Amino acid sequence: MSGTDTIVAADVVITSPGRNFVTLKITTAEGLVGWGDATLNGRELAVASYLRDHVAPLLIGRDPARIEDTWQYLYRGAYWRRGPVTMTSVGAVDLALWDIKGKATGQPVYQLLGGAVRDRILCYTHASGWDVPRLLDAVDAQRERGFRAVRAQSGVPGLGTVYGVSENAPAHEQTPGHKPASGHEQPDGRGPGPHGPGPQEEIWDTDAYLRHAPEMLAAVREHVGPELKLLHDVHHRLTPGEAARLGKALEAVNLFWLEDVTPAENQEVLRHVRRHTTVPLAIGEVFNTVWECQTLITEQLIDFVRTCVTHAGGISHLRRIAALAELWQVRLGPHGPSDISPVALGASLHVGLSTPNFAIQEYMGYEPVVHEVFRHAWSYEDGHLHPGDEPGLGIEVDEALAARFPYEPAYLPVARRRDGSITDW
Ligand code: CS2
Ligand code: MG
Repeated sequence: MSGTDTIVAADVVITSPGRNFVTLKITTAEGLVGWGDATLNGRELAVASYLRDHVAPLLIGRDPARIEDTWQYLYRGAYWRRGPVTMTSVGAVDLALWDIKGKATGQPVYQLLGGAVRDRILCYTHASGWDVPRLLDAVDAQRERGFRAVRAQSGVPGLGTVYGVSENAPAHEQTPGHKPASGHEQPDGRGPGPHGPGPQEEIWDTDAYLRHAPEMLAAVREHVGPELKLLHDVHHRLTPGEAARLGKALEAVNLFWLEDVTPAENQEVLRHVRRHTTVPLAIGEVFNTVWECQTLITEQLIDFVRTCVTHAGGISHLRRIAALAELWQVRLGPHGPSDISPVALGASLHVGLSTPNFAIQEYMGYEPVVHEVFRHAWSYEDGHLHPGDEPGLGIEVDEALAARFPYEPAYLPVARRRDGSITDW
């Protein structure tokens, strides 16, 4: 790149091919186009506005080659730092600029990050079932697709819907308004919240979950044998004491990781969990900066950091988190659900191929139409992903097709305890 190109446009594309995605498109005077994912599930339009109203005007006329300077300008220059909306916006710009740098130099982004340190990236996918036999069927189906690592979630006896369990559409976790499979209505008839259209409300019972989870995961381990990597996500729902007890109860299951045992806003509580169990812990999908990872990494309170390439400020910032984590032998296992777009997944894979302490990538997959809107060079084969060798991120967005799927308001579900109070989810 000559260093003389300039950004002439920064446009936000919102599309909902089954679920909402927000995408940033940066165009340069030399005609290069860079794509960045800006999707923040359930709060999509806040990021779209942040980009359109506050960031796009600042990008016009800037040198697209100056990725780090633009990152610093948007992060430090805004005064109001951090937070998911800001950092997703910064991340989208960062991804688009790396994409442009790759296209300008004719190199896939992973080459610009130092080149491949591995041949392919191990990934894990999701399997869920309303009860254990159905979960085992779902796990088997994913093994047949070649997956070597599977996250197992199941319904809990006595509860209706449980977040993370969706048998009919494996590429989707529940979205609001999504009706549970017949026979799994909430026992007390709760549906959407009391104030009109809004999030689906679910009942949560920690004691019932804690009675069920060890049995459920032991059954999966017995069914699959010792080799399959098994993961489980607690979705932030436990107290430190409960988390420690669950960790101990799961030690014989030999999990690859137990995820988000507590909300982790108060990171000191993880010391208690760590003292009582050796179960590997993964945390960080809701973190946005290296600062939120600092205590967990430097005190070695986690084994895997889950920060996402979009929500944590892009490729540039995820690499900083990886570098800090490497010092403490903490590995990366980035967030990659179907609510981040194939643009973000591709970006994460470029980091994954070039980062020594990258352990595993979450990969739920997408509905077929999503692959048509976001055409990508990355590919899945035999339990592994590869970013491909196209210049840049290797993504092209079909804008005409995207325009056929207008935004649809959507929320993540909300969980209440049996007494009606809101629980962490
Ligand atoms: C989940 C996510 O993939 C995961 O580990 O925790 O599905 C998360 O709940 C959603 O991305 C929220 O948008
Ligand atoms: Mg999770």
